[in-house]
Amino acid sequence: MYLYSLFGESGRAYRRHSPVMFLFKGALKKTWRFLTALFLTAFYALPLQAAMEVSGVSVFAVEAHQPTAIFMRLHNLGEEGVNLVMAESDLSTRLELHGSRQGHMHALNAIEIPAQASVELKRGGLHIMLFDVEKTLHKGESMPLTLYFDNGEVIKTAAQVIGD
Ligand SMILES: [Cu+2]
Repeated sequence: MYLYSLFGESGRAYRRHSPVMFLFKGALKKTWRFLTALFLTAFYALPLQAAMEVSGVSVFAVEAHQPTAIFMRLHNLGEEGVNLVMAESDLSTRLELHGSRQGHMHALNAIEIPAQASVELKRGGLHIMLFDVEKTLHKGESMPLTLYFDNGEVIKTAAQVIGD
């Protein structure tokens, strides 16, 4: 359709019979593929609009293989709500997002941070539960922690080990 408008009626005949035109079409196809690849690469390489700020990341000191809890403040600078969906640490294979209700903890699929608001993960409230930590965490040490958000943001941080 595009070629018709470009070359008119003579273009049509040309396209049917000419090996030159055949090559040209091949080149067009290649160029199109190249542009598509370029566009996709640029799209994925674009720095993500960072919305999340994390501060005051701390974890209670704990003996190896005992559970403990991680706390922090999450601030969403963005125009849309963002969910914390997962946490990972090299020191534990099992981390869970937890809420607390009337002194009882329960697992959550996500912790929502509304647009332009802060959410506090704190003792007796929301927290990240860390099970079966592979080595004793002493006060003053730090523990690597990676946070995953549903807007695609991944934040690598470190939790400061605090005493009870
Ligand atoms: Cu818990």
